Amino acid sequence: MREVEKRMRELETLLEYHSRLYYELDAPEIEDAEYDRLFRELQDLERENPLLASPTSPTKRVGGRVAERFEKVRHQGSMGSLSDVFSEQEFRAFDVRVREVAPNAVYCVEYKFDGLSVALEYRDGKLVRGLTRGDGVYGEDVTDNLMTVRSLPLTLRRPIPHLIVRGEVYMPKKVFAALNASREEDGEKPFANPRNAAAGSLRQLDSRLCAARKLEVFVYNVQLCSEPLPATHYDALEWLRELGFPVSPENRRCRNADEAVARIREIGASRPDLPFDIDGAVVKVDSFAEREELGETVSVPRWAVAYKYPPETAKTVVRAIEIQVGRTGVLTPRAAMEPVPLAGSTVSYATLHNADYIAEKDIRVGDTVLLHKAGDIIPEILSVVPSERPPHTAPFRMPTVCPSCGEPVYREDGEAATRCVNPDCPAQLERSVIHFVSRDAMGIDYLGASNVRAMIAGGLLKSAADLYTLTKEDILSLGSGYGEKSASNILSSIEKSKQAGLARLLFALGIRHIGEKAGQLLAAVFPDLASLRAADRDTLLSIDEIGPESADSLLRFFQSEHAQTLLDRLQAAGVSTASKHERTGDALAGMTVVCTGTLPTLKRAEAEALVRANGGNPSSSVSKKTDFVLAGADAGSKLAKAQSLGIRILNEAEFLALIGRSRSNTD
Ligand code: 0OX
Repeated sequence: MREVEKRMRELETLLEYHSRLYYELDAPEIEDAEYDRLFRELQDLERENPLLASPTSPTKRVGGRVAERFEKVRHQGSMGSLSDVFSEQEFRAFDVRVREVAPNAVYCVEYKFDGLSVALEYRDGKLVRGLTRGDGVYGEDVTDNLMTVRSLPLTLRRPIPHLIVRGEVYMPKKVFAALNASREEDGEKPFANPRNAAAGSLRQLDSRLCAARKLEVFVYNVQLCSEPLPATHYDALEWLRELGFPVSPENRRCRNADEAVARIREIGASRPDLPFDIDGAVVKVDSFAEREELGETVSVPRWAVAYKYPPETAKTVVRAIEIQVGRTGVLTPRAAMEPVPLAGSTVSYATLHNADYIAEKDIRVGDTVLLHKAGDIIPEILSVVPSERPPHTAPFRMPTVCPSCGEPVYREDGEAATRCVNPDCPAQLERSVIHFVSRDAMGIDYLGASNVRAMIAGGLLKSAADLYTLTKEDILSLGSGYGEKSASNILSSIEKSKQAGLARLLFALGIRHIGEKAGQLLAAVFPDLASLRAADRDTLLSIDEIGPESADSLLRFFQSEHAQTLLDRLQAAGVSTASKHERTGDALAGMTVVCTGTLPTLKRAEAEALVRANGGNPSSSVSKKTDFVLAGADAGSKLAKAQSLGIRILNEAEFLALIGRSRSNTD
């Protein structure tokens, strides 16, 4: 084996080992920076030696490939569902039916995870394919996305020749709450529950987006195995655990219906404290031999049943409808209610989303309402109890002026959100500065939300630009909690943030529709802020993935007096507005290039970055204006269209030669 190949295998093993320590055992042995260094070393070697790259390399965890669609694949083995019972009585009837065939049956009682069922196929101990359940017969191939699920092993501890397991992919409650909070902040529609959020994430065509959603998985069934299995399901699951799979530690053997009922109750009571959603308990006959005897009906086994817990609800009274103003100026109403215990916590507020939502349910101050927790976590009003409405109430109306600054608010046609557009609104200022300093934006580590609030309250901040003129005395003037040490930490992290670069600056500015990814795309095209500010609509639209909403939003932002003052002040304070991507050549100056299909060594984003670095414009659709198409394997309709229009088609080697790079020198 060549040295480089040895090093690649070594890095894979090392990264898998450290990633397991970090994610599963919560006991890292090396610093994050050291992990990142090893990760980048492997990424670089894979780019330089694509033929040696392992398909299950840990670098797949961060995603990268962008699919055009998901392939439909037939399942091997049954992906059937379970029959449901809704009461202990119904469960006992199931037990009687089981005992007619298997009088001494033992049960395995498990959580019923509320996520998406997937089938995971391993060959020689390597994950080769992951399918969604789909209709139970055909599933969709979402392997690239599943590889980003950190708890899923890409390599098993033993190279079993062929193994297919079934499990549930889910979004932890905390991840769900944070995701929805940021979606609401951006005026995007929140997901109804963690299950929908997980489904939306698994269906992302760009696996990097799925990686960002932090999904998790538990496995709960062996679908197919080339080796003999233990005689019982419980032991088969323990065997899966030894192979490295995440198996629920809460599976229990129960000898009879009474023990099973006790466990079902126990699980039910623990639901509010679990970090993920479950919608029931699954009771399965443990012995494979007894399962065989019990058999199946049309598509559900006779040896298992799902016990579904009733959704918890509570009644309370709406005391007031309050309005909060978010970073982007969106006015979000929420109901302040008589505190009421619900699913493990005391609930006092429920989001009311927007004016349409309130009108649809006709929620009024004074109403008695029925509450539940969406996805077991977010309090939500299900309905109003009409018979308990007090006399003389009026339908709710959104305010016509911002409750924070008193300026008029607007609602655009076709939009659910009502917005305050006053750039100096104090409520927006607080949210926008908190966003500006946050880790993925300017990354001013020492300034958290509470410091920002204190500085606004102390009159030190009226704009994010004021951060860069803060003095030590200013910070010390905030009083207790702000000493010499914290002042110098804050000032040095502000100083450091000046070098964050254009991509992060654009994200930090909190421009509508310009998120982290758009910031990166724009910074890859424009060398600095000045050239971006000078760009017209057509130029912006010619950038792949910048659509009319983002382009118009940018133009509106740059035209506003507020933005001009802010940007001029940031620049004057020494905040770098240069993109970190350098222009390396002019070989493609002015050319429009379409990249399609899977290239042998370059990811699509890398190819597009090379196009930009050489003065060209990557585009997503082939037209007469296209100068050439860079095509890889499975290029599909774009290649066909290019051929029909007589447009030049290059393969990766030809493309690299054109921009003066050889295959072995791609970075
Ligand atoms: C779950 C879950 C779903 C597989 C074999 C027969 C029924 N959502 O957590 N399904 C099954 O079992 C299926 N077990 C579970 N724990």
